[in-house]
Amino acid sequence: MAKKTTPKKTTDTKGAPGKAAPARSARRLAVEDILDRILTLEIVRVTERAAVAAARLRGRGNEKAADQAAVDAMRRELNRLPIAGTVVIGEGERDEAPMLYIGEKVGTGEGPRVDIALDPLEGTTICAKDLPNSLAVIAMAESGSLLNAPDVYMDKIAIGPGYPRGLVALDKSPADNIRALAKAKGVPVNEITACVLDRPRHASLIEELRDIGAGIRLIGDGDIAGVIHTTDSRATGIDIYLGIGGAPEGVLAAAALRCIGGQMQGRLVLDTEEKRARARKMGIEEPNRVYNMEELASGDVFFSATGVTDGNLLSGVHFGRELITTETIVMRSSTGTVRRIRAEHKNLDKFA
Ligand code: VTB
Repeated sequence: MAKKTTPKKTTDTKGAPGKAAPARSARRLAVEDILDRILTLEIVRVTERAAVAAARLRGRGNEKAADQAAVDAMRRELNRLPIAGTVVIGEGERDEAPMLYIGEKVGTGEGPRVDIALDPLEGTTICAKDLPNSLAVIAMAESGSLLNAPDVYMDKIAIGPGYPRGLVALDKSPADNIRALAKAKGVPVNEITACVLDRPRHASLIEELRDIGAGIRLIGDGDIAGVIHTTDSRATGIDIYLGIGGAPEGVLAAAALRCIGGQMQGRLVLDTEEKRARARKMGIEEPNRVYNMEELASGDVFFSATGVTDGNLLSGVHFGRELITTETIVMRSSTGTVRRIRAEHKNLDKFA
């Protein structure tokens, strides 16, 4: 992926005397920049295809089949992109995932060298039950800029944009974080809502939050959506994401927040020697390190998510007799542009 370049100044002399001429070439973009801009939109197609494929199996109670359909569709579409991509966050390590495994090369092989984090169906259970907020997700970044996280748990904290840096932190207690956020937002603690995965491991976290009177949105799955929801608390009702979810989902969520704005920290849960050894193999030497959002996903990052089931952030895929509609949010960190793309696809057999 090309680094952002400032357009070259030219010595165009044809302008009016005494005035700086509007140099045409100053507006021209380098080839790499054009490719970047094209890729920013091309990744939409990748998540759209995965979302439609998964949505065909929505509510069927078969998580595996929905996931497989999304993986197949995403891989097919990804391999059409003019990139030399490497999957760094994928469906699993090579021996356990036949497709889109960590290390798999994707794309045509000709084009920028990029790292790819993906989750063709984030929230397989949600999709199988047709509950809100399952997504098809991808992030793409300059080679070497996404944390190569093993598939372990990650402790996460995230808030949306507009707050002072360092306002919340994993090293502070959940109660202190909520109080700091309430103060900065100018509301009482009981007007703060935290999104937390509904898991037994969060019993004490939930108790602590309830003790101070904060609201909790318990979700069954889908913490990428949970983190993204903090960026628009007026629409989603969520101010902060807290708790332990998947590490791969953590890197993807950080990529999204890098683009929209907000703050996030993650710490891998490496609580056994076996996990620490797996992490070491991926270059992680400090097992207790707290990663900031910019360390989880650095450089210029592209992110795209298409709704599979209806949610508060995105509508899911809707099947009509002639048209299939999808909604995607696609963004890029270096420009901060956030696009929502509602697409109508002809409902032809060939559409995955
Ligand atoms: C979370 C959730 C994901 O994995 O990251 C979760 O947001 C963590 O694992 O949608 P557990 O289910 O073991 O708690 C997912 O459910 C995806 O598998």
